[in-house]
Amino acid sequence: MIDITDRVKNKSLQSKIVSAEEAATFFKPGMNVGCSGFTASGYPKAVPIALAERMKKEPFTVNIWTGASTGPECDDVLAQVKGIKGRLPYQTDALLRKQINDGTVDYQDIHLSESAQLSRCGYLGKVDVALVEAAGITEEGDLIPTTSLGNTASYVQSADVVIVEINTTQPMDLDGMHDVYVPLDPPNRQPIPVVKADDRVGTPHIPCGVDKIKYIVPCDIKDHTRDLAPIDANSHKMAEFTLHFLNEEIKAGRMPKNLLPLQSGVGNVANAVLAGFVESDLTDLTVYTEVIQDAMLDLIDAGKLKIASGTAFSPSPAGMERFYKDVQKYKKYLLLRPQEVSNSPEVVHRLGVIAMNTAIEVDIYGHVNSTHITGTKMMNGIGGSCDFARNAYLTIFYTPSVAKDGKISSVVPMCSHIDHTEHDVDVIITEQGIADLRNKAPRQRALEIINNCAHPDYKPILLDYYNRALEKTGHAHTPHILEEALSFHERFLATGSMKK
Ligand code: 0RQ
Repeated sequence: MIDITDRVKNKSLQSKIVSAEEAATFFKPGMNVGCSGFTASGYPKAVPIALAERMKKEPFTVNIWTGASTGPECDDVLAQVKGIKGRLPYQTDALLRKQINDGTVDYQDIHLSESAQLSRCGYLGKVDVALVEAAGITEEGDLIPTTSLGNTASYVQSADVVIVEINTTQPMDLDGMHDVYVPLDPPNRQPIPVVKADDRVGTPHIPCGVDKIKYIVPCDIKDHTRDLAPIDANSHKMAEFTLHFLNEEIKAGRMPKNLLPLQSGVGNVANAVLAGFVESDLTDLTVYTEVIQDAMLDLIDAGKLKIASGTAFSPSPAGMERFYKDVQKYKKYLLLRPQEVSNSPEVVHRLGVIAMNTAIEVDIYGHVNSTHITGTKMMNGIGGSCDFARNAYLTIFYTPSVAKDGKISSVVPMCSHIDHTEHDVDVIITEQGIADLRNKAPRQRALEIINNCAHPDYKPILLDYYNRALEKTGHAHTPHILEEALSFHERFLATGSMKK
């Protein structure tokens, strides 16, 4: 077994060090397991692998609650043995997605800012066990977090039993990069005192205490973060539109010269937009987001970033190596908080965040679908997109104008599922252009979106729909032909293309 005694500072806890297999014997059918982890960062690995091995011989299921998605050593290994019954609040694993969409897994797609509170207030049942990755355990029995905070502190607070994986691939230098603050619940909630992106309001470690810790398991498996795809032409264009738009906002006096704190989702477009900031003249940028990716390291190296606050540090494997080589330098600029704070509607609203997230489809009035394919099949989940979109100072959504080689228009008459309503969406950007929806009524928004954002192949049929809807409803506030509103999706399902 790997020696972790130097990372377990409290000597009385060292007798609790066991193998992953032994810790896996603790789990019982139907247990609610509150895991650390947010994206492929800071999630438990050795124990889920051992649990999956046990489930192969002795099939049973548990409910897995996390911060957001995890890496394959948690979600995928358990999905492989059909070991997950309930899952929340977000996920991105391909097999789990399949099981969510074939009735095997009951998935609850929950606002990331709200999931810890829902669990603490008892709406979800009890956290039977918190399964947490840590870099070390202090003399007091508190946990030194690793590359994410997510909902970990709240699950540890709620659970009677905590199993800790000490991950020796996570450097002890991470200590000090976290700010742990778990709000009180209503009616005793106080304002979260974050008024600037770099404010520290909590403690560096996760309060746990010696008594709750049942087992401590050594682990030497790295975070399974993903490589970033090279920036494609469409993403590059969307990044250019964004920078131009934000510079115009500065010129118009609607934003300070260093903008407002930036939030960006994950994926190709988000990466391209942030890479665009590295190339820009903008300086003294601040970031108040969930997931901190490679581009933040580039911004630090370019001397453009004051602070990036998030809940997970989730770069590519190369970005992780770069970070580990110089943790002391980078950690001055990076701050990880519980997702209840990183995504807090109160704080996002107070700071005036610029929210930049990706959509699956948008409709001609500016509603956004981030989650469902043709209205029924779950893709990933809303994640933190609603937390930010609803409360930001400026809310931008991105989507390429078409998907699946042009067979799908991402601009449709009516979204087949709506996660973000027209009331929350300020700007839509595709590779075709930018629709600024602010200060526009629905009929004006429709023309702005169709003319500026739709693909040329779909513009005529969208305009035709809109004009007929105007006529049919007598120029109603939001013109629709109800029996045709989902005709693009129906045509795709019937013919394999939304084209006529
Ligand atoms: O399919 O995987 O088969 O190629 O959807 O689309 O274009 O690769 O973009 O990886 O950025 O994902 C909205 C899903 C975009 C993501 C979504 C198909 C497309 C492709 C992926 P393939 P792309 P991305 C931060 C904030 C919600 C949560 C969120 C997401 C696949 O960004 O999950 O924002 N967002 N959280 O072909 C059918 C359409 C389609 C479509 C795209 N209209 N119809 N398929 N696709 N548009 C993260 C957290 O909160 C943790």
